[in-house]
Order: sequence, then structure tokens, then C-alpha cells
Amino acid sequence: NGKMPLVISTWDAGINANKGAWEVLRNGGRALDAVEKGVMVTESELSCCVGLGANPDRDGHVTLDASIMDEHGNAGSVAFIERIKHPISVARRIMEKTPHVMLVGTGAQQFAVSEGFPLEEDKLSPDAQKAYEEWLKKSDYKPQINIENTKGSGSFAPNKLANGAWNHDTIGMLAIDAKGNLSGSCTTSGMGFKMRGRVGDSPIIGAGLYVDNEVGAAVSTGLGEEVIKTCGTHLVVELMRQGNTPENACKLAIERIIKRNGDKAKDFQVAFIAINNKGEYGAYCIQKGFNFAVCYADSGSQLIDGKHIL
Ligand code: SD4
Repeated sequence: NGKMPLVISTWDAGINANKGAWEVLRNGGRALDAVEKGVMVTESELSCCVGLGANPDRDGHVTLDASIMDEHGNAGSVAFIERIKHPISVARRIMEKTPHVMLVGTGAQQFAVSEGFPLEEDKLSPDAQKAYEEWLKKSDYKPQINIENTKGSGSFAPNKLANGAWNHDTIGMLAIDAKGNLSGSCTTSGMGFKMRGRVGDSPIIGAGLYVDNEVGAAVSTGLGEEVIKTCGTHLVVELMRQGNTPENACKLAIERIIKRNGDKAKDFQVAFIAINNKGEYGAYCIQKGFNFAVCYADSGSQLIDGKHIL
């Protein structure tokens, strides 16, 4: 049984982000405004893992990716952008003000500045500075992402930041508004201590985010390389089109990633969350530890553990 309006988002940071989105939805606002406002909350949290407070790349610079889609199938995205606090709003501006879908790097930054976005200092947050100094001690380049278990995630990325926050690098959000229109957003610092210039799934339409108002919407988190190689969220939406529930569509897409990777799938995490045009929602992930925040009433968000396969 569907809920409308409804907003869901990835990880525990989704609880706060959903509050921002719910303010829009409860007043009859548009899903697109809700998913932008919602993840802006997370981008603003300095001690968080998304936005300018996040872990830098291995050269010590924070580089951000984001994407957004509306109910008409319009899309905007930005990748490898630096010193801009709200990449999600730059993505929206690209969607609405240019004939393009995606801008990257210094070109994206130039566009943002020309649109009035302030250019922030190139300076790490205290938590990120600490985490980076820790990483530099070994400088072991072994990309790993989001293994949220007690074993920790190896030397590449600390399981938790010094302040105790989880080391998630992304928030993905999906909403359906009172009119039944869908939108989605995704914003990330990518992978902590990544190679300079590395871009993940989050700004790639059909990989990190996909919205089709006739069917549903999906967003991903986890090891972006694996999501890109399966066109993950486009796959989830197409599986819903074929009649699968959001949860089952996410499960089938996760199974495909596991099948292709065999034993290696134990070493990384991917999670999808999805909603359909009836306001039903669901999620699935490779392994234990992923959760998502759901809000459809003034009572607030609840955090739900994603079902996992391994
Ligand atoms: C990426 N999918 O850049 C992102 C990372 C992520 O929680 O989701 N981290 O690959």
C-alpha cells in the first residue's frame, strides 16, 4: 500500500535530510523542490560525509558529484566539482538553465560561480583533515567502500570518522509529491581518498539515479564502479516497469551485481532504494549494514535496515 506524499533517502543521514524534504511535501510542494532541499541539509553538515566537509581525494582536495531528475525526465548533473557547497543546486541549475545534462570540473565550477554560487575555501573540515592524515600514514591505494561491519573497512577508509559518524559518502533521495509526481537527487564526495578525477555513479544518469514518472525512481549508494557497469538505477526502474515491486526490483539488480562478481562481491557494498508511482517503496543491498530513512507523515522519519543477500 502506497504512501503519498513520501520521501525516502539513504543511510542514517537521511533522517535529517528527510525533514528538509518533508517541509516542502507537507505543504503541497513539488517533489523536485523536496529532493533538492532535502539533500542540501546533508551538504551543509560540516561533520558529514557529503559536501565540502567530506573526505578528500588522495591529493587532499574534496571533489563532489551530484545529480537530479524531475517528473518530466529532465536531468542535470555535475561531477568533479570543487569548492562549491551545494553541488545538488548546481546540478539543478544545469538542468534548468543550460541545454546540457552534465558539466564537470573547472567548467562546472565556472558555471556555478557565474550563477552566483559562492566559491568556498579549499580547506578540509577538522574531521576530514584528521582522517586524511591517518590515511597518509600508509597511503595504501585499495579502493573499498561502505563495508559497515565490525571488521572495519581496511586501511583505505576508516569505518567511522573521528567524531563517530559513519563513513558514508553519499546521500540519495527519492520523493513522490501529493500530485503523484516523482523526482530524485543524489550528492556525494565519492570515495574517500580516491584518485584525483575519479567520478562515481552518483552523477551518471541511469547509474546512480534514474526517474521515470510513469513507473518509478531509484537511487544507489556503495561502490559506484559496480553500479555504473550495470546501469544500476535504470535497471531497477525497468524491472519495476516489468511489474516488480520496488523491493524486488532492487533485489534483482543487486543479484545481478553479485552474480557478475562472484566471491569478490563479499568485499564491497552496493544498495538501491526505489519508489514506484503508487508511492510504494523498497530497498536491497549486498550485505548487512545499509539502512534508509522513510518519511510519509508528520510523525517523522523511521530508519529501516535494508534487506541483504550476503
Ligand atoms: C561513489 N556511490 O562515488 C558513491 C559512493 C557512496 O556512500 O555511495 N558512498 O561511488
